[in-house]
Amino acid sequence: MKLQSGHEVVPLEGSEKEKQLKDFPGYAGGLIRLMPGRWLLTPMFQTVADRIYNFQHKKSDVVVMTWPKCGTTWTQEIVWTMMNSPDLDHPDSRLPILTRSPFIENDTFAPALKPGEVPPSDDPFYVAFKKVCPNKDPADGMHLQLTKHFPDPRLIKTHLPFSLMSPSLLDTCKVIYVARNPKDIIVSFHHHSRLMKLHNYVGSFADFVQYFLDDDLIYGPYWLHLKEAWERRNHKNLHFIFYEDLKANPLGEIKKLDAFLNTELTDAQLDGIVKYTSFKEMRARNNAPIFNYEQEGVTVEVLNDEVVKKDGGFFRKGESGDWKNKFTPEMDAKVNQWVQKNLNNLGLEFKYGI
Ligand code: PPS
Repeated sequence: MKLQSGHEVVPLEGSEKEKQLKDFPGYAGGLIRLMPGRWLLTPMFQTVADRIYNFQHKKSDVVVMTWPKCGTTWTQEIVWTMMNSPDLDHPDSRLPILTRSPFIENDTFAPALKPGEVPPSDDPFYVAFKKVCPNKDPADGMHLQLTKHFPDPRLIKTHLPFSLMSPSLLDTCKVIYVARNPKDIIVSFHHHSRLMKLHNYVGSFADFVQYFLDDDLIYGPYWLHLKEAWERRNHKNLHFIFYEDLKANPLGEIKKLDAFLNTELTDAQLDGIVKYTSFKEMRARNNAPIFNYEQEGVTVEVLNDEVVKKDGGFFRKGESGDWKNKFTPEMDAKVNQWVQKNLNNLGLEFKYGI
């Protein structure tokens, strides 16, 4: 199958598929690669790929684009608050972030619905969907339609690279790209992949490092994702953020966002947003992108409980450099070699080191 983005869909087969399934039992529905790029996604992506590629973005849209675990949620919470609740008084501010800032390709991770079938009435995404587009069929891509019909200005999340999004994206609207030290991404993504039942990673940490280096984790190559954005960094509609900079100087970075977004916030508002979006406060509010939820009095377990108890939930540590507590010298050497080969060629510098 060929997508309108020009990518060929190649389902994972044979030993590669078996290995993925053994280590990630959550991928029982299989995986696909998109060539060129080796982007790794679920087969459900095929149902939304062309509509995402042809998505009608608006001038007022703001897209937060990142590879997984780079600080998407943090950036979404900052930007949503800047755009909608600079005085921290918006009544919706406690709703889960993905119901305020839709995740355009989230249907690729959602259970498939038959036409006319509806999700459980308590599913927070379905609650948001019914409010935003009450007459639409959720089986036709609930998250994509939620994104399409969301009131302006839309703040859209994606982990897709530029090459799978609308080719006119940057010429139409603003994009914020967040990058993070790959070693911290590995640690954070390893936790996430164990935490979430939809991945359910059961392999070792060492194997997970290797999956990352081989571009075999869901979404595919981090370096290529970053390269596609880095090449566009001088476009007036692209704003680049490093997680490490946001951590080291949140006020400075939020001021840059204020200028990029033309939100013209006061110093008191900016200070308030820094505090409100600190790791401590976001963890305490816990309106994470993923959560267990109640359905007719029964808890739907999206998260692995033992992982939550032992290693924490979505808001794990929120630090730069935690990889030092997890990596062996051998892993460190391997990743350094990978950085040398892939990231150094981009002319991109992680100023706090890797
Ligand atoms: S996801 O699931 O891919 O969308 O995850 P993403 O939001 O991109 O990244 C999750 C990591 O960001 C940390 N986080 C924060 N760090 C600092 N400050 C704030 N406010 C904050 N909010 C989330 C989150 O804890 C994950 O990183 P780790 O290193 O695992 O703690």
